[in-house]
Amino acid sequence: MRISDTSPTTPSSPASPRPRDHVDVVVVGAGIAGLYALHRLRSDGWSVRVFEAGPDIGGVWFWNRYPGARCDVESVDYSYSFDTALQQEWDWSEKYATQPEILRYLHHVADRFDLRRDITLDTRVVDMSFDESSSSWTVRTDRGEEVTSRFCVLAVGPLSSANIPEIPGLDSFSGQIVHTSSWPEDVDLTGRRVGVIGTGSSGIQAIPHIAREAGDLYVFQRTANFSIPAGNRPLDAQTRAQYKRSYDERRRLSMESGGGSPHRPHPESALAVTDDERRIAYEKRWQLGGVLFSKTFPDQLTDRAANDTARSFWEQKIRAVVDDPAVAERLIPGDHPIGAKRICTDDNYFETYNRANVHLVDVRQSPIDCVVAEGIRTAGETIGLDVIVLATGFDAMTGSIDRINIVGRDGQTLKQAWSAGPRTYLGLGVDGFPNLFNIAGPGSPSVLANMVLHAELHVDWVADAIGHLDAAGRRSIEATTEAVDAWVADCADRADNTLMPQANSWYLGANVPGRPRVFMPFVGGFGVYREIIADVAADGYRGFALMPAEELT
Ligand code: NA7
Repeated sequence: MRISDTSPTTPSSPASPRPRDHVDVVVVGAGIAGLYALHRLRSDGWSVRVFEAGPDIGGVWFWNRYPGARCDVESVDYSYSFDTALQQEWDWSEKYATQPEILRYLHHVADRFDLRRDITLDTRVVDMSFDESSSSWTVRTDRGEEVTSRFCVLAVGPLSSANIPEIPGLDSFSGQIVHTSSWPEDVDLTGRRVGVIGTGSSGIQAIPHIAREAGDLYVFQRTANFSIPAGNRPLDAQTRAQYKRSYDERRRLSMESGGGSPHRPHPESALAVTDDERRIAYEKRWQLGGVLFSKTFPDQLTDRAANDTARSFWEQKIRAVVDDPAVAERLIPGDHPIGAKRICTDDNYFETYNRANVHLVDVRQSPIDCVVAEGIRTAGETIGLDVIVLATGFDAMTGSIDRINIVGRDGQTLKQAWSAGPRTYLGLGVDGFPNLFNIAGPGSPSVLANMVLHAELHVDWVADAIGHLDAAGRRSIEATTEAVDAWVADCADRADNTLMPQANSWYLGANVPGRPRVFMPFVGGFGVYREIIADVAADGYRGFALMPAEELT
């Protein structure tokens, strides 16, 4: 039975100003996925409470305010598809939206669908435990609140727990230290000596902006990275109208695609076409801009020789724009195939190294020894700094889940269950943890797909599953151990058949000391994954045990 049936008032109703302490569903996180989960589940008639650790909604798009922060997926695609009117009324101003514009959009969505009344801000969920006798979760927050619910949805984001590097002496720095994912409002870089550690997507987006403001900028690069110019541009009224007219087709293509984008790769192998055809195809993708360069040809991420054709095209482009050939060499990755780490999307990143105030420090040649009060000490020298920017990324995919003490059946914690690496069925369920759903976590395409469409796909699947349980008189749903084992093995096989595990990436947890090395996302493609989970649902939730209500005490 729905809790909303027995307890009809909402937290914002004048008769009951106190938030409920018993709901059908608790959602953790009010980012893109959490907001849609609230909307969909509430529309289905369930009572829902959302807890958000931040002071406002938006998730990563609330926190990642570093200079130059943008999405690397085109704005028209990186937007909700669930409501046609919303899609038609919202105008994106640029091809790639900035962080402030995406946050404005999410505020618009929250207001339009009246979401805020069920969201509790500034409140971190710290503990969740499952009670078998009542088949419900007890959720505790850092503010001492305790809420019970039949279902829990983790919408905590795969890239939301900052990776702070263990560099000796970090605390002794006398200047300011900031992490890109929690950029404070009061950072003034004008004319100052700035050190940026990290050259992933965040560093590569921020560096050109910081270089324009700073006196001197020192970039501490551990691993050179592949990046493609965004080719960003304002969207005029005509282009926006054309996008809006084509939304149905755009969404259809995206849902069927490998990565949740409407752009299709070349139909043939990179090795089957002539040199000219290959060059034209790469040039077209280069002009399209950004991360989709890794999907120019279908075998680019499975065949090393095919991958090398992309790499050599890319290298020529970079050598052509970096003035100093020695600097260019250091900026060209030599240790991993192109696309095995997420390709970055930049705006004049490589050209920035032509500026006199920008200095590249290769920390493989001159390792960072420690941070001292006046700056960063490398093997060769002490570099004096006023500000250190940590663009060091995230404890990806499992970091934010790990922060919550999740206790399932028989007192088992999720941390114990995942001690050798995350284990899920379809990314959505874990054996031993009934009625707990994970959005865009390990075992799903997650970060390899368009995260907005991915959130909608997962939330819709979860909402349908909850509706199915209710209609079928079942109280709980739990992935079986056999299904989890088979899915983990399938995900590993699929990853091993690609070049992806050849890079020390955060996909593998390789960026965080002590993390088990397991390739976490499902690499089989967004469209394929969508068919698999739809088929599982159509087959009576194959691989899940659905517990009849009467078996509960
Ligand atoms: P990333 O892609 O994980 O990049 C982090 C960068 O920080 C990367 O260059 C790391 O080098 C570097 N790093 C991390 N720790 C250290 C230490 N201890 N010393 C030196 N350098 C270090 O995070 P981003 O925030 O840029 O992007 C994450 C995703 O967000 C991105 O893919 C988009 O999907 C959005 P490494 O490569 O590990 O040698």
